[in-house]
Amino acid sequence: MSLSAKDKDTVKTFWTKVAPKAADIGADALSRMLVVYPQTKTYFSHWKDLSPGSAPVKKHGATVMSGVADAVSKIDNLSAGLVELSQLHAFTLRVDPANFKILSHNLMVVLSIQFPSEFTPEVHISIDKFLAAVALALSEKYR
Ligand code: HNI
Repeated sequence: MSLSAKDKDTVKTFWTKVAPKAADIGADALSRMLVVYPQTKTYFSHWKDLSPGSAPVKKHGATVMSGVADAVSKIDNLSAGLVELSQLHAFTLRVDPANFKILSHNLMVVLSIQFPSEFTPEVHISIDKFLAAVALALSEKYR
């Protein structure tokens, strides 16, 4: 399931609308993930406060979204582009790759709330494919 030229175009165009609100969107997506899928909290047990909108959740929401923005810029070669981030998640952080899908889902829920008219079914498909490709690239160093 590779990204077509049209998918890439759709993702890049949509991301220009997301970029100015990226930090807030990331914080909302992370907040939601930690509440709805509490098993994901194990990776962040070193934080003082994992509640929605807390300082570390906000900070890390912005960090994750800068990673996604970086992936948008490397959309033509995600596995090479995300090799270091993949190594970090696989060997240092030891994040189960199943969680990438969970975060992607939460991110799409937040995008649909924040961009009710722009997040059309067509955009939804391309973003879903893109986030799946990012998750695959991040999972590459696990084997
Ligand atoms: Ni993730 C750190 C990007 C999914 C757990 N993560 C980062 C950093 C980036 C990043 C960027 C900071 C790297 C650095 O310090 O050099 N993470 C991404 C992206 C995705 C993702 C782009 C998927 C789209 N990460 C996940 C998921 C989990 C996760 C699904 C666990 C549920 N990430 C972490 C943890 C850290 C982390 C844990 C370290 C955070 C800290 O504060 O210690």
